[in-house]
Amino acid sequence: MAGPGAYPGVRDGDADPALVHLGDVFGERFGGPPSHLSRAPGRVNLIGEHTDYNDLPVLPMALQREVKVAYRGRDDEVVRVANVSGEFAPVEFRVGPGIERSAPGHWGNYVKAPFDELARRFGIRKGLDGVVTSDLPVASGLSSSSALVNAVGIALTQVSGLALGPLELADIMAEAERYTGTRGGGMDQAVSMAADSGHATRIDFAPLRMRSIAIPSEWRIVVADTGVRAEKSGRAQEAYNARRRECEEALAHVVANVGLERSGGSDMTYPAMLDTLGFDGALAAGEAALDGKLLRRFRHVVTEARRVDQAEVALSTGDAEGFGALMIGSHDSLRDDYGVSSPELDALVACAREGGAAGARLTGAGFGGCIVALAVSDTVAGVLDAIRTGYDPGPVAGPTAGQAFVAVPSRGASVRPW
Ligand code: NG1
Repeated sequence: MAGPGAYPGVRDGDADPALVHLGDVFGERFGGPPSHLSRAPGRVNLIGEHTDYNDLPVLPMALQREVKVAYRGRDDEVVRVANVSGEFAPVEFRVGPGIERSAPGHWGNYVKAPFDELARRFGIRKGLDGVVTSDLPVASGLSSSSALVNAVGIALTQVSGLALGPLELADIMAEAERYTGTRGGGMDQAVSMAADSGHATRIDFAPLRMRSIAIPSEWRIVVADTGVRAEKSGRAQEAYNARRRECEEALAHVVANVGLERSGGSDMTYPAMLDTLGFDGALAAGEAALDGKLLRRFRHVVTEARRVDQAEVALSTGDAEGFGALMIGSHDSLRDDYGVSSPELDALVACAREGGAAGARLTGAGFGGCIVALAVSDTVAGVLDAIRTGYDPGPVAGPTAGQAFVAVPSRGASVRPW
């Protein structure tokens, strides 16, 4: 067995202890050093929640926290992937289409997902040995799952010699992640794959388009954890998938009610409907065609899409107050119309605002997980302090409750020789 530090990264003076440990675990498990390191960041979504799967825009940024995979290709079809965290048991399987799923909620499904997808699309039959490490909290709305899918996905493209552009690969990874049972949109895979450092990204869908917008140097993006996990492979999955079905149903009613089918066809998308009716026209058409839950879902989606457009302008012009007000509107809509907030998320948002944040909202799917708050350089200390001292997590929150950090807008996924 190799001693500690026997397989460090090749860069001179690379003293990152997490990487040294990763190399050691790889050497102990598989013998010898890995050949490459892939990495993919998590993300925090600034605004545009539950819009991506309706083909409407989002405005996230990639985080400094990420998933890393140390790996080496194999000459056969076997895949063996371990995790430095004892919480996640190793997985082993053979590459090919139709890979048998692990139990629902098992992390191995996020490893299998890109192999299954790339095998089906490109006939890939090449395995690898890999070890995963991550400093992203799990099931917290920061896309640890998509970061894992992306980091494994780019490792597999590298060992297989597949040359795919970042947008194409992001689209494929979004499809791949549906292997896990969540009918997610494509925001997380896109921003994790192709973000620019220092920037947020406006993403539009069908087809996927990305535009980087610089984050003003005095803005501080604060992320804080409720401590309540929102396992999208578990209890939140059905609630998430139900929202998606409700949005489809609501759109179909609106389209039928205003007679758009005759011109646009019954499979009209949200963007096409908004192009035809405009935001106010769409809201009026929703009021006329819908009531109860479907009206609330529809209203959230349409108003949130409008907030993304407005937030993009506020970001580009450095209008922190305006951006913050839109975040508050987003949170209220997610709580009241979309039904995805929780007492803990509401409490944490309130703390951030009391601490002087320009705005705050739940981020990601909701049902627990994290909030995002906007502060500027001279208010950030007060916001962090209010979160750390003022948040009373309640009985269901775990050890990460009240943990907060300032997010650094980071670059998308990459791969390099070990
Ligand atoms: P998180 O918070 O990572 O579970 C999910 C979806 C996104 C998006 C948001 C809600 C996946 C992988 N992610 O994010 O596509 O729909 O919810 O805006 O399904």
